Amino acid sequence: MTLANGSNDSVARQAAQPSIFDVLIIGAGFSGLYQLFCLRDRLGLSVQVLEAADGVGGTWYWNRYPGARCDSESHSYCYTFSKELLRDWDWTERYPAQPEILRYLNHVADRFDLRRSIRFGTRVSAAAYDDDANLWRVTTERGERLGAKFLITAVGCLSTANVPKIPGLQSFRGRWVHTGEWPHEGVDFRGKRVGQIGTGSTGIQSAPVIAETAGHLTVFQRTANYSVPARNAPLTPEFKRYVKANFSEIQRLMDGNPNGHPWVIEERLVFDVSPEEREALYEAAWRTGGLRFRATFRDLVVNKAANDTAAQFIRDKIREIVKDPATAAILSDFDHPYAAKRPPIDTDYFETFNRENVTLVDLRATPIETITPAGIRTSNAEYPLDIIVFATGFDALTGPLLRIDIRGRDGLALAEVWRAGPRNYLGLQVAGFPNLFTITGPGSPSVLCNMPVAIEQHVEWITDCIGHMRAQGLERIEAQPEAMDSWVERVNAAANATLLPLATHSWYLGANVPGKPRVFMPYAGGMAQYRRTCEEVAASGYRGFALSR
Ligand code: NA7
Repeated sequence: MTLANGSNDSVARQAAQPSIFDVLIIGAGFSGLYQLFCLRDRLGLSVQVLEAADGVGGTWYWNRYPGARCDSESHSYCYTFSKELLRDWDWTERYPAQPEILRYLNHVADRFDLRRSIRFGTRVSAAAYDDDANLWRVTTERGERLGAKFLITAVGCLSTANVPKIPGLQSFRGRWVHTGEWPHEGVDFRGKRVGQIGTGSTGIQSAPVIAETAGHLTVFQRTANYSVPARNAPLTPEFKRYVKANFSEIQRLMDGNPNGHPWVIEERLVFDVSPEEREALYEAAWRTGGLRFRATFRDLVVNKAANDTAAQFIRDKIREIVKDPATAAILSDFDHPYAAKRPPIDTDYFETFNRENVTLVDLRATPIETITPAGIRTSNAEYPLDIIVFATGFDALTGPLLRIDIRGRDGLALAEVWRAGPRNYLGLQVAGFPNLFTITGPGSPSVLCNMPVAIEQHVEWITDCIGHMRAQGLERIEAQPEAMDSWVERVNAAANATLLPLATHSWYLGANVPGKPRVFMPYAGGMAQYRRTCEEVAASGYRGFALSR
């Protein structure tokens, strides 16, 4: 072990461990934990996980903001690889809150004895492929150096906080926080003047909870966002029993749903039914709540006229709920189709604007000009604040990978290959970067899918691939440039067959980060289709990859 800057203690601890492994995994969230289990305990490889945080959990370790909760229903937001785990774990609510998901992932880490293979507090800064040794050489921020034949990134899609560069932030005399890097001790909003920038899924979850204790909450909205009630509630004993008794049926539903959710998307089209019937169906879906709303009709995300009917329904609901017509108009002034950006679900979001202590500011009409020592100044007014909450999202998908200096064959930088947007094969491998796998990388369904479903599929595919290589005595696998080119075309075509690219400011397109290339990043062709393609590629002897000894 070579260490540049370690304490004596850490030098002694790490000297006892080998520095060369079969596999290095970056990240100990949902992906990294399962990948570790598969490679260490199923294939018997030497595996080391490197994790920046002091605990497992990834996204759920960092996102501790008020109201943080998963939008997938709990009975489908879990690993399915272990029947015993499924049998023993009980979720308490329809949508699990952050502390419960973190407890679950800690339970998994303990149950499968994963911690002994994870080095916490270790952020990877660089990884370079050494062609002669067929080894990935990894450097951490503390200067530790490790090596492995395979490098697997399990860094998550939404783990690089995006704090917009608003002039004057450094001068702010109050406190500011980003939802994705929330202080573990929490933030006390009692009696405080709070400004929240951002009304994505996160802001829509946090605003109602912050408003409960804040002296005053000012929500700064740039783009009006759709939201459907989540209808969160404790799970009944009957439902819990139903899930345990019927999990294979639930899994069948998840496997058949393009987004990995446990329900069927209706076959009917919006204009197959009368306006009255349509209204009644939307009303029923609104009462049921959650992302199921999108499954009311088959053509909601592919036909603009069909989508307009859902948009109008939600607009009417907002106008019904929010008492002040001017506020309701700002909240419902949509400029993109429903679900073309990630559709939030909420608990009393729109109702929050009926509170005396909540104000909405329309940034389209009056943009933020600067942050002052006292608060936020828009083109129209200055808002004095004690705390600013940035619910401003992430440098999604590529951000977590590109903040590591990843270099493939001959020093080729991933940042260079992806200068005009991410390019890879199946979202799993990049030509010029042998033996590097990117779990839920751009170009795979990832964020368009219930994440654990996408993660399990990737982890199992990678495990089978490495198992196959070992059985055949193969040492290297590398995506072929032509395969990469045609996959990029397929990712683009899949997106263009939907309404998703019409939300020109979405993070799916990288549009939320100034200077980031505008390329639709996730694969929108559906999880089932993607899974079939990956299976066919493996069955054909890994078509599109070069495998060598
Ligand atoms: P999102 O969905 O990227 O939302 C970020 C919000 O912050 C959104 O309303 C943005 O407005 C707003 N934003 C970003 N930058 C600015 C600036 N500079 N000024 C004003 N407003 C800004 O992130 P979330 O954390 O809510 O959700 C991310 C995913 O996590 C979510 O989709 C789930 O998959 C889980 P914009 O719409 O860009 O105008």
